[in-house]
Amino acid sequence: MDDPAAAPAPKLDFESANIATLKTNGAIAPSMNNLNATWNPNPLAEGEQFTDQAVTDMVMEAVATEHDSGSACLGVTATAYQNFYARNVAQWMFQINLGGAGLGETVDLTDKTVSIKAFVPEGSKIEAIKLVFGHDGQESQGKQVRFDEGDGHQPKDTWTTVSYKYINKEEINTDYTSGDFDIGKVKTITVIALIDSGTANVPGQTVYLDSLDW
Ligand SMILES: [Ca+2]
Repeated sequence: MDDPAAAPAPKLDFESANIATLKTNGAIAPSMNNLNATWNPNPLAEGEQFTDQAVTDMVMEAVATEHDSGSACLGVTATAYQNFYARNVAQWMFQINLGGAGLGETVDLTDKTVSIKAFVPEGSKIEAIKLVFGHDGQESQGKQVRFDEGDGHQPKDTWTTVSYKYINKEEINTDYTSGDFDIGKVKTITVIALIDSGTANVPGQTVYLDSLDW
C-alpha cells in the first residue's frame, strides 16, 4: 500500500534483515584505503613501524533500539587509530561497496548529494564524520560534520545528516580529491569517524548509521 504521508525509502536502509547479508558479501566492511594508521601507542618507539591496516577490530551489527528509517540501524564500533598523515587525528573508516549492496557496480554521482544518517552517542569521543567517494584507488573526501561542542556543531545522541556533493577537486567543500577521481565511476562510499584531538589509539568508538541516499 502506498502511503502518501510516508517518506520515500532510502536507497540503503540498514535493517536487522539485511545487515548479515551485507557483511557476508562484503558490501559493508572495514576500509583500509590509504589513510594509514598505527596499531601502537604514540610516539612510536625507535625502530617501530606504522602498519598499513587502518582498522583491525571493527564490529558491525544490527541495532534495534535506534533507527532513522525502518526499524533498526547499523552500529559500527572500532578502535580509532592515529592517522598516519595527520598525527593529531585518530579515526576509523567503514566502507560501503555499492555493487555488493545492489546499488550498481559503478555509479554516476554527478550533481548528486549523497547523504547518510549518523547518530553519535553521548559520551563518544568521536568529534566528526565525513563521507568519501572512491573508485580504483582514487578518492574524493567531503567536509567534516562536527559533533563536538561549539557554534554550528551538531548535537550527539540524535540523528544527523552527513552529506557530500562533489563539484570539482578545487571546490572548498572537498577536503581532498585525487587527480584521476571521476564522479561518474564511484564504486565505494566510505564513512570516516574522526577524533581530531586524538594523538593515540582510542578503542570502542561507536557510530550508528542508517538511510544512505542520493
Ligand atoms: Ca533502518
